[in-house]
Amino acid sequence: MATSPVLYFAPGTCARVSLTALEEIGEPFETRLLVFMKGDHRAPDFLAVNPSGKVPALVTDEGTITQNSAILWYLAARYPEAELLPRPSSPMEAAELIAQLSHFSADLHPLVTRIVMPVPIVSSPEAEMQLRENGAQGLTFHLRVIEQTLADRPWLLGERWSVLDSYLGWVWFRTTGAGFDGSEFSRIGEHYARLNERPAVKRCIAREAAAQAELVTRGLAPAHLKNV
Ligand SMILES: N[C@@H](CCC(=O)N[C@@H](CS)C(=O)NCC(=O)O)C(=O)O
Repeated sequence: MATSPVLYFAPGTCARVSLTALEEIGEPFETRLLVFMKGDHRAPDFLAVNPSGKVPALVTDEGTITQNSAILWYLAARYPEAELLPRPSSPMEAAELIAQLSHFSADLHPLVTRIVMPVPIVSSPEAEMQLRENGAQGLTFHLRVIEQTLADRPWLLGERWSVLDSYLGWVWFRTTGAGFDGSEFSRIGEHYARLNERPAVKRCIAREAAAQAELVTRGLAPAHLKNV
């Protein structure tokens, strides 16, 4: 009998995208909360799951998958009825979808990191400001393209939601929550509001909020972090 998948996550991180996908699927799954402040992500137990020490990681009855884009691709193929992504009918269509996933994980995510937490990668307040500014400029460039895409459609791929929308939602939540000025991107703001109306997204945010509350109670996370 197949066992339920287990997602390693931490609230507010990019693991939210995979968590949303699991909520959208609606099949039973488990989560394991990693406490970054305690260094859980560098502990041998977790490094045995993901040697890169990063969330998300998904343990399935077929093996362990790391990297959001790989997890999303796997879940979309394994649970086609959840319609996480359109079903590619040719190598070209598959390549286009992989390019879109990679755009979020490889182009946008590093810019999010520059804006949200440049401290571990710089040595002075000036360098930190420069890195944030550089991240904001890069993100603005990419969000302008997305803002244009959303001119004639509610979701990134058209009339139907896909996990790409949740990836965009995480980028928006994380960066605007860290002070990025998103005022020129009204369509992306509306897209985010639309996204948060989805029952699966609500469940995902509630799950993260409960995890965050638990961490705050244990003194293992700052109390001011928001979940939406
Ligand atoms: N390319 C990876 C990035 C994963 C990643 O950077 N996760 C962050 C949280 S958003 C993390 O676990 N950081 C901990 C660390 O790097 O030490 C993916 O798309 O899954």
